[in-house]
Amino acid sequence: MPAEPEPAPGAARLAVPATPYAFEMDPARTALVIIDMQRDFLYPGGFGALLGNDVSMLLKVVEPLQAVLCLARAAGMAVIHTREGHRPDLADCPPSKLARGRLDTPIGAEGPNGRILIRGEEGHGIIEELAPVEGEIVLDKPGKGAFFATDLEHILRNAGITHLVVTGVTTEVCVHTTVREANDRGFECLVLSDCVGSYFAEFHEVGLKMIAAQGGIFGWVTPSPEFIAAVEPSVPLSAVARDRSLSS
Ligand code: C5J
Repeated sequence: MPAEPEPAPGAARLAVPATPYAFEMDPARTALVIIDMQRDFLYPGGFGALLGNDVSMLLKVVEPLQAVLCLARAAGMAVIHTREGHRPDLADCPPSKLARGRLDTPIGAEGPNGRILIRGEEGHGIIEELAPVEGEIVLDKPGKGAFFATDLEHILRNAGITHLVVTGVTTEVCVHTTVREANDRGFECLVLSDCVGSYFAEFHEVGLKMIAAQGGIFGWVTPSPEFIAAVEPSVPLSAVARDRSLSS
């Protein structure tokens, strides 16, 4: 595995209080990864709802995640938004995924927000509150993990990114899979507990515990106020104010 690059001259090494111990990061080498904050998972009529889930469970993530996104932009961190979905011809959707759940309205079928989990459809889009801005990466992924069948690893290595702050939905599915994939590739991952969400409170709690257990077997976990308090002092006040006004 390649050694971690030397910190850039003058690089800020911040310590974010976390479980199981402080997460040390340099914002210039850290990306905020926002997993699948798509209408298909958060709004009625989408894929999540068709699977029988209470989608309102995920909405509580939006507000804290907006604050983190705003700070990450002001701190000049790389921002990567992922979207789970498929080509309109479904050529990249395994038959097993298509058949799973025996849904009356399966992936690719017409739903209230367009074809379910299909790229370019309204339901596939990222919710307005967290809309990507110019310069941010939007990564389409056919699977649960953001590294599977995507160029994410190349993008991160080319940008010198070594650390990920992971947010989005759902805690025990796409967030967990992505953190495990990232961990095996040598990336250090901090998961923000209030910025990830699940349709199942129990899976959310246990999913977070699994990440940080055994000395941080897959990574670190902390609530977003700890992350914000650690990063905010390194950001010029004017940048925070500008970003807040842009996001409101
Ligand atoms: C799921 C996801 N749960 N983004 N996708 O199917 O977690």
